[in-house]
Amino acid sequence: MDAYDIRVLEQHFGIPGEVSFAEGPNRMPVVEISNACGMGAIALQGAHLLSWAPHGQERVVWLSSRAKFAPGQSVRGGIPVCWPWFGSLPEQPSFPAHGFARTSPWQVLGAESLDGGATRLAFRLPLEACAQPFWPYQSPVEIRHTLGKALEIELRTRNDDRSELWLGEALHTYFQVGDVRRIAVHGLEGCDYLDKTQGGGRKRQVGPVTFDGETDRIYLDAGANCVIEDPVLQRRIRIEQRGSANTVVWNPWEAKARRLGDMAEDDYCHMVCVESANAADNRVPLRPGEEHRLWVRYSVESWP
Ligand code: TA6
Repeated sequence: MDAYDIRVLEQHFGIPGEVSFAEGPNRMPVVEISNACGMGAIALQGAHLLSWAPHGQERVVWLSSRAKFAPGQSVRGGIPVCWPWFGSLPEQPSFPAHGFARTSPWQVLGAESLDGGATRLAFRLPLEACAQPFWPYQSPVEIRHTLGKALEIELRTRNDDRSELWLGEALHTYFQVGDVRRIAVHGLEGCDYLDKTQGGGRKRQVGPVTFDGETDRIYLDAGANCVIEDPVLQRRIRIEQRGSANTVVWNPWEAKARRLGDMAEDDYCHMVCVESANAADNRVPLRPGEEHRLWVRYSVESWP
């Protein structure tokens, strides 16, 4: 089966009225999901969720209007899958930032319509096609997205190799907010973090996270649930996470957003990344035969 031909994919995995395959921007194959709970889209490159909006809600996941959708390049916004490392790889700084999974084509494993109106998609990354020369391990990786009243994602990595491997990863989620200068992120109070805007210095979070400039923090031993309070969109986004030792919070602010080249003028005001990760000293040791699962659940409620 041609794993990337949208006609073939439609025949094998399409669900009439619920799951369809199409050419997205720049002819990038995408899966479009529409069900009783809401709508979404996932690009096959990176198994990258591009959009999710429960019915009656503004989109929850932000996507840049200037995203490039170029083959082999990361897409600005959505939920990039950082794997099998986060950030730059200390021992190989020339390797691609955030790993190679987000810029490689994934294969569809399945699509199913669930009770309660949700839809589940499963993808795998054909390592044989993309891991060399970056990753000399047999380590199958799959991801499952369940789009319903909430959005659940599970990233599974198994070590089928004979040697231990150290796994870095993140679901690098861009959330849509009304105005980043007016939101607060709760759940990280009292956690230590590495402040990447200050050379990675270690600090402690006092109170909720608020934003008045470039923010780039890796919270340590902070896999607790978080909540984004958004007074402009009058909603709270709940972030439940399991299997993540870190929460990463990022907003590039005005100057860096301009330098990135794939964000419009005031885009930085309308997004915040709250990422579930295993990064820095919290990479996950996987012995042969072991499996690690990183799981998140995003839900939205009106607030205040
Ligand atoms: O998660 C925060 C971060 O590591 C920032 O340092 C910034 O680099 C961001 O990821 C985006 O990275 P990207 O490679 O997608 O431009």
